Amino acid sequence: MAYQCIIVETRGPVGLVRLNRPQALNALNAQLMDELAKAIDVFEAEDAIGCIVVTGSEKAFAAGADIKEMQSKSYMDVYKEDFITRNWERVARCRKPVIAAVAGYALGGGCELAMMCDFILAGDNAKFGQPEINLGTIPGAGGTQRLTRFVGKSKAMEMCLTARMMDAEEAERSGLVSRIVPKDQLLDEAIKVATRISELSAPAVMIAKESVNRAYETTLAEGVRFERRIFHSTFSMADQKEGMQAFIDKRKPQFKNK
Ligand code: DAK
Repeated sequence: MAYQCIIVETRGPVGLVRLNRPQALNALNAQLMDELAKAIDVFEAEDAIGCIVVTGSEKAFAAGADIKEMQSKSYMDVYKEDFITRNWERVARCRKPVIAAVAGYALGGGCELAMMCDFILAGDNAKFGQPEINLGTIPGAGGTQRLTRFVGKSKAMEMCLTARMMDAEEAERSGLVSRIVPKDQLLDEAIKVATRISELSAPAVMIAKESVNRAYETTLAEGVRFERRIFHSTFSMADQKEGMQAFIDKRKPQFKNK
């Protein structure tokens, strides 16, 4: 597929998607989201890809859903076409790990897209926000829900009610991002981390991801039970035998992804 709103590359075992609508600060229109979903489909199906990185430019990860595209839509339009919902959750449903490398603005849908990824590496100029209230609307792709789970009610509420942006330092302090990286090193660092993940046992990585995500969706007791069962299941894997044997032999494991 020829992409027009994103640039898709591979870097060894890493699938890289760059959001690429510089004239609109990577505003997320329907075409971009369709293309992103397609790129995720392709990388997820490709055995040689172990991890995916989604990034934008140094100025903007994405400044939100495309306001010019949605401004004139009626309630019936957005309801009947299930407005952008059909392709927005694709990243969150990806079973392989997805890292958001965020420099510059991650606003509205941009912040929501970053939060759908498994973790966020932030450039030191990153700015996160849910400014939809300025437009007379509210977040529509999980902003009021995921942001609250990341940073707690007080900060999420202030951001959603006032459109205040969070800088990279505050985002790290609040648990929204895993780490801050100088913006000119952000992509290299994201590729490095993604490559490291790709060298591990792919099923173990998928299982770990599934188990962490379960923490968002269940009680602690149920989550711990789920973790125990899925931990037990890793003992059926050749990679668990190899990983532990390699430790005992003081050598690097040779994972076979099974
Ligand atoms: N949409 C469309 N165009 C945008 C845009 C956006 N979100 N953000 C920026 N642009 C465009 C600007 O219109 C401008 O275009 P021209 O005027 O040059 O043609 C160009 O990008 C450069 O922007 P600025 O001139 O404004 O640049 P500045 O550096 O001065 O300001 C800024 C940067 C990021 C502070 C500013 O552009 C800004 O405030 N942008 C809007 C941020 C915003 O309000 N974002 C939230 C959008 S609402 C859903 C899924 C998602 C959503 C809803 C539902 N479902 C699954 C149901 C999400 C909704 C949203 O994200």
